[in-house]
Amino acid sequence: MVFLKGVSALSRLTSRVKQHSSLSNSVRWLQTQTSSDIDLHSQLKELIPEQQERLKKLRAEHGKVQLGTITVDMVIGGMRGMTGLLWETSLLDPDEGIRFRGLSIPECQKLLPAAKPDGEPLPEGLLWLLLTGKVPSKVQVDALSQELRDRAVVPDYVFKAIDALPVSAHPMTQFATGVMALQVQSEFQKAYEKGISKTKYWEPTYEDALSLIARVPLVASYVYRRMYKDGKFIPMDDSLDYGGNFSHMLGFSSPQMHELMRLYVTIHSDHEGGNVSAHTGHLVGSALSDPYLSFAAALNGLAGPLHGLANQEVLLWIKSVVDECGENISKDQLKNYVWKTLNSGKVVPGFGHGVLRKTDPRYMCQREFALKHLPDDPLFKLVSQLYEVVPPILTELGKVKNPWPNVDAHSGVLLNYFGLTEARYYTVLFGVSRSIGICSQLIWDRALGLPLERPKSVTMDWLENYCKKAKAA
Ligand code: NMX
Ligand code: MLT
Repeated sequence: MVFLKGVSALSRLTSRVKQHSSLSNSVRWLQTQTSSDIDLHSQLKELIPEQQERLKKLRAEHGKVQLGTITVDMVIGGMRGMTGLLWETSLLDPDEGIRFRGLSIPECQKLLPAAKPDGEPLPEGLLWLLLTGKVPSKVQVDALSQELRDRAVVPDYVFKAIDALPVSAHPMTQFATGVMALQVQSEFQKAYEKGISKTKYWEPTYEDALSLIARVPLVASYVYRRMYKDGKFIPMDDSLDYGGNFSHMLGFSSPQMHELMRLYVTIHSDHEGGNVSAHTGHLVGSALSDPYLSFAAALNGLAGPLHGLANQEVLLWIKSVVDECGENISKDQLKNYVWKTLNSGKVVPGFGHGVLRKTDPRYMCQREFALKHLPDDPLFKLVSQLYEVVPPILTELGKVKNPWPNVDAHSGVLLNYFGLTEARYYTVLFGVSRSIGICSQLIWDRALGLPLERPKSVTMDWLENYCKKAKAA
């Protein structure tokens, strides 16, 4: 059924482009593109064979090339610094930060189509980029927006599954429950049960991935409205794009909040493959669990305070600073508060990173957004003060490898400013965004025929004996 919907969506999209052909900039575009170019699925179909060949050649020619040494520290220390995953959609440089298919965040802001002149990138454009490695035109992005709206249908039993939970349940629990209930519609599961050939796995994975991305904003906004707005739900607006619609369904209609949501969803979407949520999604997917099962698992990793839940922790922590010291806090008071947090055995949320060694560019672009839209907000000023105060203290601790702020240090004050004040909900927003990166890579995982993930584990006994033998040799 979903396949059929895709076909009818395609003909609608084609006619939309024909209608647009009277616009001068679209005419120029139409002269250089074939009609299949506005269909993401067709683009992927063209790209996949060449990428399969590329991987085959890489393996045949360089399969035995060593990428580094595995140390005991790495095995005990959460595999930090160990290269062990293939992840096509993005790559993280410790100093420079994330690049999506080779493009930095400022480059994405410049190159990806926006809803308005000089506006923030549309997340649909980022999805196109992650999947194809190509910067889409506005027409392509509009077509994808329409396709996602067409797919955004959530069965009633999903909402009923959420309703079975206490309204006080953590928003991430409610959200992940909703995603699990969406799994009932998995096209991959159906196709596998019918005996689909390996060579075609990517097709139903694509169907599930796109439908999942389209549907999670509805599930997420249902959770928000259920918890905080007396269950008064707001239907989707067919004239809005993905980020604008998500903001609208949550109940925020200001154009600035729509822009923030576009930026937010774009920058949180993907952070190479080793972070807990992406890695979990990839691992579970490697068992040929469908995208819904894989992404629900990823969400449970995102819900941990050292990972995605840190955005909730940051705003709660900032509010605790204000509660104790007021908004006009001096640098010394702030230093004392940071030390108090550290001395009580807690981390300073929003600072540090497993890979990054400089300020996260996702922090910087949110800071620029704040300087443009809310320069005088007291909580933004506090975040700016923390940028000065926290890194020297973490450096003084002597053990923190990266004292600089990460993405989560900034997002909460922006949302809070525009009225989304419920910090416990913040990780759900991160989750909606992360569906784009994880699902894009899942499509490529199946297209490239990546195998079951199954690294070797060892015991302390094994390590001790190995090291003794290595010393004696
Ligand atoms: N505050 C206090 N201590 C810290 C911090 C921090 N912000 N960051 C690292 N440390 C400690 C860390 O707990 C560890 O201590 P111990 O040896 O006593 O266990 C030590 O410094 C060395 O840790 P690192 O190697 O620097 O960091 P690691 O790669 O293990 O962990 C994080 C990375 C992100 C988990 C860690 O920096 C952290 O806990 N930060 C605060 C939570 C946070 O902001 N998480 C969000 C990350 C981004 N995201 O969205 O997922
Ligand atoms: C992420 O966006 O996933 C976080 O920054 C954590 C990470 O990359 O490890």
